Amino acid sequence: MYDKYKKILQSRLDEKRYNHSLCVADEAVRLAQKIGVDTEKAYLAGLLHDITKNAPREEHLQIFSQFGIILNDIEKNAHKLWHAMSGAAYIEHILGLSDPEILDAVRFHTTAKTNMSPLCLVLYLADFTSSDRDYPDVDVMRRLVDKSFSEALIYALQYTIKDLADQKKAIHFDTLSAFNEAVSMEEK
Ligand code: DGI
Ligand code: FE
Ligand code: FE
Repeated sequence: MYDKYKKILQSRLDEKRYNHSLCVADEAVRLAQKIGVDTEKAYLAGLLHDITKNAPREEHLQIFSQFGIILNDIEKNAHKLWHAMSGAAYIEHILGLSDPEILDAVRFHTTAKTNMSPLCLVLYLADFTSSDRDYPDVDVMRRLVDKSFSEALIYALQYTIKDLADQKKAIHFDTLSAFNEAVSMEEK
């Protein structure tokens, strides 16, 4: 399935990143089934989410300028955030995919945000728990995601925020807002 997209991904990504994309697609389907999200959309979002991850700086900048994407100061300095923005634009304007839910899920797969759609949440979590992932705490994340998406979301955001703070890296407003929303829901 999706051979056309897989060929494009293979030409754009290194082997490890291509394999990661396949693993996230599978994990996104597994998570989608748990909460009744469209599994086709979940697979496609997972498959394509890192499509510009290996793009050179010039290509990201070219995409931003061509499609009118303006970066704020945090985004300008955090190159790791670029592929979520350029990826969503690439999928929309170059691949011609118009599904707003898929575009939105890819756009926010790195930072998360408030009011995430179920598909957006599925992709965000699948990126943490896919079978290729190997980071300290991946076992905790995998256990949590099978227990409760809201607990897994809090844990993932906690992990990311702590990690960024330890490295003295700026934390994006979307990441912070997602965390604040997630913990305030838990208080209720
Ligand atoms: O593309 P992946 O490696 O599969 O995963 P990803 O898209 O979640 O990217 C993870 C990277 O993004 C990781 O190095 C941390 C960085 N990141 C995530 N949220 C923020 C961030 N970097 C900054 N500066 N600020 C954030 O809020
Ligand atoms: Fe990514
Ligand atoms: Fe990823």
